[in-house]
Amino acid sequence: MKNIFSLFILLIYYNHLLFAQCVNGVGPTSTIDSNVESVTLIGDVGSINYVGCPGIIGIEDQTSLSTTLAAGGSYTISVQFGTCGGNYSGLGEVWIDFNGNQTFEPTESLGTWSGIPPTSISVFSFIVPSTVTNLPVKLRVMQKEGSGSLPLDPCASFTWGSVVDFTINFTGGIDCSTYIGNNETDPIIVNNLPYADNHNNSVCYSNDNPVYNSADVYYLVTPTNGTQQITASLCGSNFDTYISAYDTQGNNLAFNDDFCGPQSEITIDVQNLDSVYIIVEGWGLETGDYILNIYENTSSITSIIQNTNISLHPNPAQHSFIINGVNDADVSISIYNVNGKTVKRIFNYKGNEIIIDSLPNGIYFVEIMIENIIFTKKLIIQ
Ligand SMILES: [Ca+2]
Ligand SMILES: [Ca+2]
Ligand SMILES: [Ca+2]
Ligand SMILES: [Ca+2]
Repeated sequence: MKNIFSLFILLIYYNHLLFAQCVNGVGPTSTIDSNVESVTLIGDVGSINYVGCPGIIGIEDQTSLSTTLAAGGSYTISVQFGTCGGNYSGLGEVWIDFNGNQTFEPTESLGTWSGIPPTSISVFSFIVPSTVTNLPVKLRVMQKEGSGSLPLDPCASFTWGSVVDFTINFTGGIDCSTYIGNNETDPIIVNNLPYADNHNNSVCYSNDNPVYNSADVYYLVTPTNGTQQITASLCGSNFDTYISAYDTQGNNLAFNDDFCGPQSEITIDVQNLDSVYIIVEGWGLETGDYILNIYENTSSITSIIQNTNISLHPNPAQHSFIINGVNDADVSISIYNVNGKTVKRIFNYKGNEIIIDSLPNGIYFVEIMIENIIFTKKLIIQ
């Protein structure tokens, strides 16, 4: 699990970059003056009846206050933008993270306010999307004193004002308990090839493989004895996909972004593997309907594989290495670090020494492409 672990570190890093303001320093740095004075939301089960003041620095965590809304239902939320002290002009906004991705998108805004307290209560009407899942999400109410423009940044930090978070539960939405394959502990099991799955990763799936922050779906493929190569293809899918494969130790075996247009396909050497994780996700944040086909690769290229004993020498390597067993074919080489970043590329490789002096010590993956078949070998530089 070593590499998956390092990818988790990467995930934290990427999330930090994307939501940096939401991780650190959201909300006011002062407790005085402008503040949300009240929030009222009457749902189907329970209601939120919040009274503000005194002010709180940062995010005021009121997530113990919750109400339950029905998918597709119409509701109103009443907010008194106001003050715990003096009256100063400011701006306000309310969001519900309807799609549960821990981000308040502009489309998830319920309404905005601007004025100088005291002003009348703001009443925002909204309809819960029918596509919500039956999982709790956050409601955020923000008031920011001073000048600026609407809409507000839901991760903004400022001197005076308030940011209050509540919990919203949904009923009648999509039941995620029936969805499997979200991560490597709960993969979709594939025991027979060929295998085909028409699937959708836009609801109920979260980001577990952090190559991209898109939601991902895990398959665990156990080929029958004697299978030499399998191909996993997303060709024909409806969005810009990315596919990768790992062994059960967490070592990356192969990955591909664009093979058939923006869709992805990999071929993996499985002769020495009991089972293989295939992970489907989108480029960037893309999700949608996809078609996954996994089949035993029995193309004529197989003869090359049978006759070729590809190896890296020396491995571990210090200054350079060569790839044995590839001399007669059209070969291109890509070397990736454990974060999946390309650090070296060689086209038309003819068995010569590959200099690696400039690469830091560590684990790398050498992707060897021979006439569209990809082999991945682990290289240690020390
Ligand atoms: Ca959201
Ligand atoms: Ca996932
Ligand atoms: Ca992902
Ligand atoms: Ca792609």
